Amino acid sequence: ILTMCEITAKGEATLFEEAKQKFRSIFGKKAAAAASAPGRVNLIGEHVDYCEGLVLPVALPFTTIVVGAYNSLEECRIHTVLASGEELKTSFPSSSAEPLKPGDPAWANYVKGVLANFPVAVRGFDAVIVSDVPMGAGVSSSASLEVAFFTFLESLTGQRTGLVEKAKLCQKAEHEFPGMPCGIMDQYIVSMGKKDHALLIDCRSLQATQIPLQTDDAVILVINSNVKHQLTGSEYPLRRAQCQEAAKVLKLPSLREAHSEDLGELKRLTSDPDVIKRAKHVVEEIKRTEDAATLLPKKDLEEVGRLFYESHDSLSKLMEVSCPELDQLVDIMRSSPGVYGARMTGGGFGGCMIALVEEKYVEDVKSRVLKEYKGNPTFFICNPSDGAKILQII
Ligand code: GAF
Repeated sequence: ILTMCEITAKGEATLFEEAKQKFRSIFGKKAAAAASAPGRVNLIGEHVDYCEGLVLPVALPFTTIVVGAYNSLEECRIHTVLASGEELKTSFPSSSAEPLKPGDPAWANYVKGVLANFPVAVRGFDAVIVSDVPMGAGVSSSASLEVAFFTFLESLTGQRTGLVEKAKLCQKAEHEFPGMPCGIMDQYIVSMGKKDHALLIDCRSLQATQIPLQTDDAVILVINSNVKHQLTGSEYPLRRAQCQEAAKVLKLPSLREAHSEDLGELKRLTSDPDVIKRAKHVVEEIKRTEDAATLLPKKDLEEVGRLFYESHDSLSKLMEVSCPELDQLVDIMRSSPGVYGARMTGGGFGGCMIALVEEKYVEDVKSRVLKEYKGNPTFFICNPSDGAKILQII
């Protein structure tokens, strides 16, 4: 049973071959341009990027690959093969033919939004997208798709964009087309991840520092709860608005500028208990992230683990973005030998949990989850990987 619950990345080379072959069999010609971009997990710094806070994500070995070539039509024809094996296709006018608008099918809005925000108009092309990034798992299959597609357009057109600018344009695409008011974290790490490193991103200055991730005999075990409560769509924008409201009441540009003393002042100025709770989470989570980024290179895993648990409790009780399944998984971790700490990761309401676990205990931890968790979990070890890149077609 254990092996069936483990998911492994197919590897960029395998996916690239798959994409090229698919392109040839669908369009009857060779792909001329290609790019890849990974998924991500966030180690700590949750629900703070849209408050200009600090975040500490890593890029994953799961990737999205886009291959393609110009056609002689004023149309973009796109085929997608998902991690599940399901195939989807869509077509829409090229951005050199007419301005693009969001519409159906919903998944195509991710690529249309990127095309509409690409710095130059692009004539008609055909493309195949393949991905092994798990969907609905909170590991950023959306940012992976956006950034892979943007990088593919760079390869196709020869038009290059700086990495921070690329992340910002992909974030804008997600705001305007799928309509999700996300922060910058996902597009940033997917563009700039580095093998064996976590990235400390300052979402106010948009500067980042690579943090070497050598945890000796410990690993980051990712457990997918395999539940997705359909709340993110409505609850995420609400959290963002509540944080903005807290900053407004405090007369600050964002909660990044708030200190713990301001929380007392906030209680005096507003009677909305949710606004107070969200602000407390953000102020304390930013501090935890700063501390974790200092403790990780020192290999103080006990303390990092404690910060993980604190972060989870805060996300569950103050930010209210966890769910019973994620809470149960974290509770199982609390009583499992060899676990330093655990927390939900990503936007929440389902998706994944991460745990910092002594390597020799990983199999015991998995068995325990399989026995006690009420849902159907899947597992993988987080091996920090590189960010997006153009792939050479030979
Ligand atoms: C989602 C968003 F897209 C990110 O910007 C971030 O806010 C995250 O939720 C929570 O930390 O992944």
